[in-house]
Amino acid sequence: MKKAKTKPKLGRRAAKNRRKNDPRGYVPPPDKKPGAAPKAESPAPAPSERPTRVERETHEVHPPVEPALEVEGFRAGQVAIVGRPNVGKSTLLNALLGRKIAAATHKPQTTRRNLLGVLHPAGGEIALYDTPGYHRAKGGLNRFMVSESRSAMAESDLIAYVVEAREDGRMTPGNTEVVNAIRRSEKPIVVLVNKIDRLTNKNAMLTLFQTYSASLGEKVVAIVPISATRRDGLEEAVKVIGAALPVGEPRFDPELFTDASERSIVSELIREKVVLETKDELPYATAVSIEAFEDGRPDAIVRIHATIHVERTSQKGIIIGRGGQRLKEIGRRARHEIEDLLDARVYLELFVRVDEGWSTRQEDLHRLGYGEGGSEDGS
Ligand SMILES: Nc1nc2c(ncn2[C@@H]2O[C@H](COP(=O)(O)OP(=O)(O)OP(=O)(O)O)[C@@H](O)[C@H]2O)c(=O)[nH]1
Ligand SMILES: [Mg+2]
Repeated sequence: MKKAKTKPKLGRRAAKNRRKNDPRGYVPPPDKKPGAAPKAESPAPAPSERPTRVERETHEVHPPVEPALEVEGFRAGQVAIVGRPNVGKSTLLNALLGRKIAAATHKPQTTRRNLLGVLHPAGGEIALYDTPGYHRAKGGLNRFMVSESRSAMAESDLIAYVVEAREDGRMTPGNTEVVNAIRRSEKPIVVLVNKIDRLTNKNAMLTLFQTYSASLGEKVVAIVPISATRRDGLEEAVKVIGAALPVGEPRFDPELFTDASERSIVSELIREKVVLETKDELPYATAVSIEAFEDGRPDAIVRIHATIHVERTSQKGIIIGRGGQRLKEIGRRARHEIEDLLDARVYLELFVRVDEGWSTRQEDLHRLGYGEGGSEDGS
């Protein structure tokens, strides 16, 4: 698994300090705009200030999901979160950490690289790897993505197999391939049946249990219904995963929740906003590289210059939008989340560049961080 190439800086201290004195267990991050009125005193924000799509942008910091592990001996290990595209793996990682570090969108194949998130429950250490959705790869970027997923499985102690709760209780055809790959790995499996908030047929859960236990065999440790967006069932999921890990020693600094560099997470958050803002207008072949990251913390702002790479000139126009409005909106939404992540004020400048066929050319893939030994932020 990839090691961090720049010194990881993402500590848990900032989040802890924010919630230290809060009886609710979390506090929303402070509004960092100078002179902005506190939320409680501003009942009706001006329309231009109102978040346009509130469903994925609550900017709340939750405590990480770290229930004490009720087993003997300290448990430590790697967990590969695998499954078909779009089932909610990245949303789950973010929900478990209580922080946004992974890009998650309505579009399949959002995640392209493995991303580590570490939980430190009492009695254990759980190193979770979010992976790209398992799909039939034709080449180029897709091949890299599936190889990421496979290597995470190979190096894991346990597989957290995420599937969608379906009303008919069935397994989709695409899942057969994932099931075969998981079975071949011979690792213990915890099946997480996600999106249960959408289920209306209560009997579906029973059928889903039968379907997955029959197809995965005796390596299944547990099947846990969850909703990553509603944060339902997450404690139970962490408890069963933690208890099924081997007895071992902790490997990570308890203050850290990921080994990914801030730059790489920043580039992912920008890419996510490109996908969300362009909806279905743009094929998914965009990449983001960070050209400059001037860190003025703790006293001054962080200045970030990033490039959005597209494959065709027409795509450049789509991203920039009429009068540059769309690019501005991408920047505004990304900056908001980057400020939460870095706990600092951020100046974000975005460029759009046409790199024809980058997603199929080896050297471009490598340069943009999608190849063995490539940098994680495309720099
Ligand atoms: N209703 C509902 N939607 C969810 C839940 N979890 C995730 N989603 C939505 O499912 C979509 C896909 O989520 P992701 O987290 O990006 O899925 P993923 O498995 O990481 O996808 P890839 O990276 O493409 O493999 C997003 O629109 C999420 O908001 C859930 O518990 N309930
Ligand atoms: Mg994902």
